[in-house]
Amino acid sequence: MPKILVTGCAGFIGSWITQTLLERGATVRGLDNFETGLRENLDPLLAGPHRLDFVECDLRDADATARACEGVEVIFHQAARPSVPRSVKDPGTSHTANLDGTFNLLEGARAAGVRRIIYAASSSAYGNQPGFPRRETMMPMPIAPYPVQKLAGEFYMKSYWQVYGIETVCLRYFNIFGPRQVPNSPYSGVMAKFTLQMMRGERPTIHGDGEQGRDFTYVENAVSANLLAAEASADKVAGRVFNVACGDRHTLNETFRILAQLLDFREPPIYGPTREGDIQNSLADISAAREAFGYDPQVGFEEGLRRTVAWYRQQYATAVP
Ligand code: UD2
Repeated sequence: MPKILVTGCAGFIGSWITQTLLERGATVRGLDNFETGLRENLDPLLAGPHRLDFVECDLRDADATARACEGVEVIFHQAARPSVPRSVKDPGTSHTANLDGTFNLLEGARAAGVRRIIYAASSSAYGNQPGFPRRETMMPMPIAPYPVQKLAGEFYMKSYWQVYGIETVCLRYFNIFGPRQVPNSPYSGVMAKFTLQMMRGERPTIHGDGEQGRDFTYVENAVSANLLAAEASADKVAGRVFNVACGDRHTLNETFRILAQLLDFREPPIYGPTREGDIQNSLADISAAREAFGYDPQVGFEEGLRRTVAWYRQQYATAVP
């Protein structure tokens, strides 16, 4: 197997990709700056027979990033400062982390002769335009700074394929959830946040009427998409963008109900104002990824929720009163 670099290896999705690669016997280097990643996610990756070659590095440091790319053939670029509302509050920090970081990585990859980069793009690129399900051929209409940064990263990826021949592949993630998603930040993804709040007996707040929908996607499906996209032949994937989702839409009210049932939480939610920069609905057509590299999500919404709740219960058992 080629030498692989995972950026954001201590983060939610990056740590799962890294772990899966190591379990398959790959030689993996990982980098993280711990701004949103967690050291506890690294511990299992540094133990065991196939140990991660870990580099503490911030992608805003171009020289360190270039060094981390040396000798690497394939990169999974997961490092980012996620969250739409965080980017609305502080667009500058998001911009440098997401866009300058991605540019530095591309430059490092170019200098090192990296063959392929799989890039974590975002479904938020579609914005609020009409037309469902979302297809990759639709015109992007990002609203908040975060989707603009992620989309600009996609264009950079495409450029580096067309101009420099690096086989870049953009995977537009649709609301990935599951174990290891940080639950206790104001900017946490809704699933993790609601789970911990209910476990603590706190009433979650739904922004808006709760009828907004998301194509919530369990993390294992996203990991499989990454590995398949890395292995696919270049003529099928290079320079292209793919939705990574389940192809199902679930509202927040429905999500709240199922989580409440799983956690035996009996209070109603609090309804608050709509979040700035929020998207009303999100639903993907996943046929392009299916056709190009055989993507086939195996874990559905409810099974994903069950696994997620079981994990948080175990992980946070001592932290919950
Ligand atoms: C966007 C992207 C997603 C990913 C993510 C990274 C879309 C459709 N999705 O996720 O693919 O890139 O950004 O951060 O753009 N909410 C509440 N109460 C809370 C927290 C959230 O009601 O306490 C609502 C929120 O207003 C939104 C929904 O839950 O309508 C999902 O919010 P989120 O922050 O989990 O993810 P989202 O959709 O911004």
